Amino acid sequence: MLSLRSSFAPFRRACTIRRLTTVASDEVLEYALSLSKPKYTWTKNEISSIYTTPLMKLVNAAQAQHRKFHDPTKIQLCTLMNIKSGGCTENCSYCSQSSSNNTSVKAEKLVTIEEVKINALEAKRNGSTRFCLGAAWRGMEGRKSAMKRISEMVKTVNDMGLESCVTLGMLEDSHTAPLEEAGLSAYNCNIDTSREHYKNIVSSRSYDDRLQTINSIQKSGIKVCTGGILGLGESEQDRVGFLSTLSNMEPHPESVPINRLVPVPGTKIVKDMKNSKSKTLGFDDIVRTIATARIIMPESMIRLAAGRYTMRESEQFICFMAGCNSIFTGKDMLTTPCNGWEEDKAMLKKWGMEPLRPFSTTTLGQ
Ligand code: SAM
Ligand code: DTB
Ligand code: SF4
Repeated sequence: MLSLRSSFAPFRRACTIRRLTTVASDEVLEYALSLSKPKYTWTKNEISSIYTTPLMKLVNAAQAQHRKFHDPTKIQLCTLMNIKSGGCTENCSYCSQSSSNNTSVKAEKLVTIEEVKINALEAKRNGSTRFCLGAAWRGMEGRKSAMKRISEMVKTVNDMGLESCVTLGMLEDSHTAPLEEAGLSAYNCNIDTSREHYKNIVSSRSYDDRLQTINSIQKSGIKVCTGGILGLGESEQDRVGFLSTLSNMEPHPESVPINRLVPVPGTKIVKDMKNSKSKTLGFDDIVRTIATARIIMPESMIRLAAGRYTMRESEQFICFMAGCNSIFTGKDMLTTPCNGWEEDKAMLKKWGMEPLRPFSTTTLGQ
């Protein structure tokens, strides 16, 4: 077990983002594990120091942090529904639903409240406790009647005793009030990667546009769900930058989805990657990102999101060991596959974990 030492000064002297001494790395890790509440001022050097810790030690530390802040036997089950598929005007290079990409996903209309009711009921019967509605929109500007219907959908989900989450693209301050009134639990708006790498991935909006939406949600009573995608051709420094943006939010995001890129045929990123020399994402990079997120954002729910279906059960187990405590489960993600409820319930049982109850938290002492 790592010993806890309070002196942190030598780390500041010894460490630079590229060259980290083992001693400095040990000290920052010990410092992180000694905290009894979240810290919002992590530097990139500190995060990099944790991220580059030898993997066995990093996972052990993340597990220690996880057990200090959460009941490690509880996993949150979330289910997604695509309420407005395809035809999105943003040019996110990874997305099957962008009209800039040439994929098989067709543009459809916003679904009815009845359809949401049927899907949410199925999710509830299968043990999911959070129901997330996703729309392929740039944002909510000029969508007054859609906002009305979505608010009704949120109330419908809440009335079933489920937590509600929506992801509708960009929001202004004025858009949060109807969602808050409807009783929305959380809003998902991902920052996806580092500020530096973002412009290589999306050019129809900026990193600051995303942060502005997150800021509007933070000012409301709605919880923030924000995370990103691993495998966008990012460097290790980009993953550190991504974690830096998240961990400097105050409060930390309530939930942090970690998606592994699903390479959808016809998307720009798939074409770009064929010609790219960037290192492909290793499973160890995913584990490092999760473990570092757990250590520096100890109270957040860390959710294994898109691309989980590509992982072996043993790999998912390592992600839980590294501090994941939430998954998307059910028939599908938005347009890509998801691991089904039966498979997931059997997996959790096998590993000695169980689904979290609705509106409860895995956080100890709350
Ligand atoms: N339009 C809204 C938005 O962008 O916020 C909501 C829907 S969007 C599909 C939700 C998130 O899914 C994106 O922010 C991105 O992080 C993730 N995502 C989309 N396509 C993906 C892919 N092919 N692989 C992994 N994650 C993906
Ligand atoms: C998140 O980070 N992942 C979910 C949820 N938030 C909305 C969406 C993943 C979508 C993956 C690609 C697809 O299925 O189209
Ligand atoms: Fe549109 Fe969201 Fe897909 Fe980007 S990620 S193209 S905003 S649906």
